[in-house]
Amino acid sequence: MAPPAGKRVKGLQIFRPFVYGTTALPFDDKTNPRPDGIPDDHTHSWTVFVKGIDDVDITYWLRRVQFKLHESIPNHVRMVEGEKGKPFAVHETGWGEFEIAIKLYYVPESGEKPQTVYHHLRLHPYGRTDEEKETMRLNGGEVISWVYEEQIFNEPYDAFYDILTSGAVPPPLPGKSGTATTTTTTGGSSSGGKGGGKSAKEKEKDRKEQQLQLQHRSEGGVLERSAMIPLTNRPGQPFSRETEQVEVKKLKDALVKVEELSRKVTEDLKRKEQRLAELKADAAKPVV
Ligand code: SLL
Repeated sequence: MAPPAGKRVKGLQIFRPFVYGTTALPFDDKTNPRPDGIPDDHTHSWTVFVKGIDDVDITYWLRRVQFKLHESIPNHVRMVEGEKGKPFAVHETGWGEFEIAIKLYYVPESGEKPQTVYHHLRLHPYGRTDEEKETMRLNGGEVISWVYEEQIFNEPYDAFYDILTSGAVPPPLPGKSGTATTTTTTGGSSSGGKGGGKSAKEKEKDRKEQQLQLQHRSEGGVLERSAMIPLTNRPGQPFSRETEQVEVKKLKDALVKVEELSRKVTEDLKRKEQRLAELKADAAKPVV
């Protein structure tokens, strides 16, 4: 594939958060009955997915995803085309865990080659204690194994840079809507009309959309086409600044413990060296 025309934006790196992983639920007559036609030895229904954090659209940078499942599964290589605002996902049933190869195909404007990440399908929670196992479960008993990841684009092409950043636009100031200053037009002649390509109705729609986004952010969510992550956790959305703070605190506490341990070991060593010196001095004394 020929690289996109145009220059790269030098010295710039843009990242976009996303989440991938698996969610599995055991068959159960009441809550998750085995559908007709599913073999008796299948114990779980499960999903493997790639999606935006907080479910924001990522199809503006990710075009399609290939999921390579275990060969025991019919038609085990699945290509999923992006649909705006929807996760890339494969739903299946089965009995065993295995490694899934998830190949990410970017939009052509990016000029990026596909990249593969690997993920283990979890049907059974694991951990040393029941408590640890419980952290892998969502309400309703789903076993989740989700990974937060950041896609980095180094020195993106100009056109791709525009695509990456053209969404998270703040709304026009009150009273200023409809003036040409807040709108950029792309291509086409604006035949004398103020504000160029977009009709008043379209502009109003854009503004409403942007305001909805800002409201979403004020509730802790993320803006479209941004590198934001949510401020707080919600059920089913564990990746947030809040989680980050908890992890930072855990690391700090661990560091304090390590330093304390290190101090004790150093003191003990000093004591032993001193004792050794005393013993050597004693040994050197002439025997009388
Ligand atoms: C294991 N190494 O032994 C793994 C292999 C394969 C899982 C797990 C088949 C589903 C189907 C299925 O669940 N394979 O027949 O559609 O645990």
